[in-house]
Amino acid sequence: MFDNLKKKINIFESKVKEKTQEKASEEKEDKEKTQEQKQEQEQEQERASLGQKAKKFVTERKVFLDEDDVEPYLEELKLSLLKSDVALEVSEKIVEKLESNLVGEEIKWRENSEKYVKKAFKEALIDVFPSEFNFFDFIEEKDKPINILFVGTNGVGKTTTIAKISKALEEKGYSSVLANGDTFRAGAIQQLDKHGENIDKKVIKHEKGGDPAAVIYDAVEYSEANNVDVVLGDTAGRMHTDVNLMDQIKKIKRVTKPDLIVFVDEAVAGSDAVERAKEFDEAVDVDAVILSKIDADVKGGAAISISHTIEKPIIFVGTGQGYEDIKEFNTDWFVGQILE
Ligand SMILES: Nc1nc2c(ncn2[C@@H]2O[C@H](COP(=O)(O)OP(=O)(O)OP(=O)(O)O)[C@@H](O)[C@H]2O)c(=O)[nH]1
Ligand SMILES: [Mg+2]
Repeated sequence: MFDNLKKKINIFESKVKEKTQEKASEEKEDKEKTQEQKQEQEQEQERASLGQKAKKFVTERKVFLDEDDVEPYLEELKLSLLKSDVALEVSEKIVEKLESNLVGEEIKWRENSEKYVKKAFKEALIDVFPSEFNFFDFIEEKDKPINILFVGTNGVGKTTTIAKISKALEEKGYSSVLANGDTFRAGAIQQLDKHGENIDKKVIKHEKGGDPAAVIYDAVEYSEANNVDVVLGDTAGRMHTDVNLMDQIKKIKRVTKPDLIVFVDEAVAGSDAVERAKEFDEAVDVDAVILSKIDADVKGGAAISISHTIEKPIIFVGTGQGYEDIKEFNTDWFVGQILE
């Protein structure tokens, strides 16, 4: 996972480490020189005024990196991040934070330069993610039924994710129904039916070509009447550039008043992922993000950028095609996956 990004980060880390070592040995030479000079001076001083004490010489090797030391590596790193699909604004933020974490800090290179650079990087990455959102706390606290709408472009994993979340909710003791708001694509009804059958959940649906807002509205009414805790509303995949389909989800929002709107995108998405996240957010004011397919060999940039760009928390990541393959998002864990 994130191999590409990991490689680039490792290169940066080892370059900064080398630089630190180089500086440490330069400073050592300087100090040796100074020591010789100092001895001479001391002898002179002794001759001049006996008993006068020389200043204590500090032998412990500590290095302070300055801007000039790290700037070239930070520039290189910024380019590497961009090539890994990290958005420009996000790359800049990471690099700035890294710089402030590294420059002017005292590093005892022999002991901890490697650890130090890693820690600086970890902090810089963690800083990029908005604060966490606990999905199950939200479910616990909110009045039922809770209406959750899933939106995103084609094929990113919305329908599969809904089935996974329905199972996860069941494990926590909450009931849910699946609402088929994808009345657009041939085969969508059968697909959701199949998931419903596999995980033993009721599917609310209309005929193909029907009004998705009406389906989800029905699902909410059904849930009110039957004490179902959560409505998981699927929608058809749509390009963020398709004005009519974007208007359709605005209408779904207006009519069904979701409690939570989740933008699903795949971690394998390239640099345009940020653009579509922005468009969906502008259209319906997304509340949270789910990143699917982080098990695939991904560059990782989109994963880092989406959430930061629209300033919405990631709540889950999809880790495979099975119903159990979903994990609550945790920044420390996620950043660990990128760095370790
Ligand atoms: N490896 C992997 N595959 C996934 C994951 N989530 C979904 N998929 C696969 O991605 C493909 C598309 O999933 P769907 O759930 O149909 O995607 P969708 O967004 O509903 O697609 P549309 O309704 O056509 O827009 C399926 O083959 C899923 O099995 C994941 O976390 N990891
Ligand atoms: Mg679907």
